[in-house]
Amino acid sequence: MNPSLKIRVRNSGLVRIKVFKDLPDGNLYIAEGGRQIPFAIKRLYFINTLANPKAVRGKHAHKKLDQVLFCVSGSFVLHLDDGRTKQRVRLNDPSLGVRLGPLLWHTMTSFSYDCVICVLASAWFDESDYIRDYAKFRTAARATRRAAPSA
Ligand code: T46
Repeated sequence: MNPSLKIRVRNSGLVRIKVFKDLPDGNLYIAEGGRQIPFAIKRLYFINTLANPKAVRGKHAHKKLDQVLFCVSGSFVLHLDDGRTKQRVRLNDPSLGVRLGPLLWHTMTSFSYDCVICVLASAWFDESDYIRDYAKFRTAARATRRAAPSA
């Protein structure tokens, strides 16, 4: 991922974490809640064994959940859509995460065989926080833009 990349969609942004480069004995990456991660971390989950290169994950938005997503191994393409602006980002650098704030439709594709995705989340799992219907997401995003046009 290009570190000078600008994220243009709402409720997102790049999150850079600390790295101690110790090669050939490994690299150490550190993310702290309330510091580099802009919320207190309540949940961590990760996705691996992405054996199907045609796999498509995500295809939803969250109503309130805030998350930061890292590609800790390999690469994949993250498609972001705030209801008005769409952006495609290839993640391949464990030290650069992407914030997935509320009302941001996100889809993940083009996984490398060794891809591992790690996500830090602001809340425990709650299926009622998901919007899995794109038309409903567009309606919710439009209503939020009307309430806070410049945010
Ligand atoms: C997200 C993207 C980036 C749980 O029971 N607990 C959990 O903490 C999670 C994350 C998922 N689940 C269940 C819910 C579904 O029945 O696991 C099943 C698969 O989840 P989903 O299809 O939402 O997985 P992804 O990879 O499409 O999306 C995941 C997260 O769910 C989501 O919040 O933003 O990664």
